[in-house]
Amino acid sequence: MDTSLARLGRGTSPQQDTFADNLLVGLAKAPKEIACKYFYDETGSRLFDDICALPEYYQTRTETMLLTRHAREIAALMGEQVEILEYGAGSLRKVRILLDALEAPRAYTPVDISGDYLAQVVRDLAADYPALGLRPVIGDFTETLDIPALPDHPRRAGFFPGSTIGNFRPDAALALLRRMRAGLNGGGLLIGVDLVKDPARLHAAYNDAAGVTALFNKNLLVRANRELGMDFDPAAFAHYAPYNAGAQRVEMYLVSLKRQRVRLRGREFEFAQGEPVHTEDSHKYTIESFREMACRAGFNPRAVWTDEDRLFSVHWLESR
Ligand code: AVJ
Repeated sequence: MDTSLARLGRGTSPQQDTFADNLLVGLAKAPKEIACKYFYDETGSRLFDDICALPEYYQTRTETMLLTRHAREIAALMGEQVEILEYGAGSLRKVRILLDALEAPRAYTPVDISGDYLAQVVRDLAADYPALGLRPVIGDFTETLDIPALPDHPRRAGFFPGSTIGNFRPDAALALLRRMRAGLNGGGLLIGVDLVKDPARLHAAYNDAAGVTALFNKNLLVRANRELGMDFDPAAFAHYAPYNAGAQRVEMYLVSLKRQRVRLRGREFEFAQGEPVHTEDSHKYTIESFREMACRAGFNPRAVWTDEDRLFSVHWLESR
């Protein structure tokens, strides 16, 4: 199987140009912001894997448990000879649970923004599943959803685990679900969604004692320094991640600890002491509020699985 990486969407334009564009626009805004997709360079992807193993970060282990516990039922719902499309594939660990349970999966198409990281993890997966059709796509799934069908047009199933949907404002999340539905050619979507819960528990998950989430957040600055020759001092910014109960989301910021300036492409950006840079939102849903959104996106919500403590949910949505 040819597992060379296809690049869809932005064609050949290098990633750092888009990161630079995002910084030029985002740091000129009031309030300042950097898009969360830029967390995931190779270092950031690895830091995110470390977050997933933290004692406070219940999401990954709860979702993995749910996928494992219900793998046979999920496989039966997806059917035989299915092509799995995964959006924002990351470490490719969770899909193994599905691949092991599925009846003769036809192909696996992981889409991820971090090309170097994707190349490595795909190599490992190919070694473990030699018979699987593997079609890695370097791309931004917020832009690249029109993935060409395989010659024999197998039935598709979308896989969007990890509550990545939480990174989008509800209106953008709805639009993304609609576009995913359009790209699935009538197939269903298996999606993981983090649930509203005790704010203290949410707060702890984004403010871990070991400080890994802070490093993950500050990696944006480290990345800008390395890729774009900027002169951020990561120690002069604080990681700040409060839960906004009214908006049902964790908000993440880098707060400037002093008055400082940085330069990019001849432009100068000033940070006041105490000024925040917004870096991420992580929206939480109830099972009911998420199913309602899925309906509005053109899906029929079918099965939903959750754990005893209702920390996390996994939904099987059918196209309608
Ligand atoms: C990958 C978007 C689901 O929001 O929990 C983890 C990213 N940010 N810790 C999340 C993240 C800080 C994560 N998602």
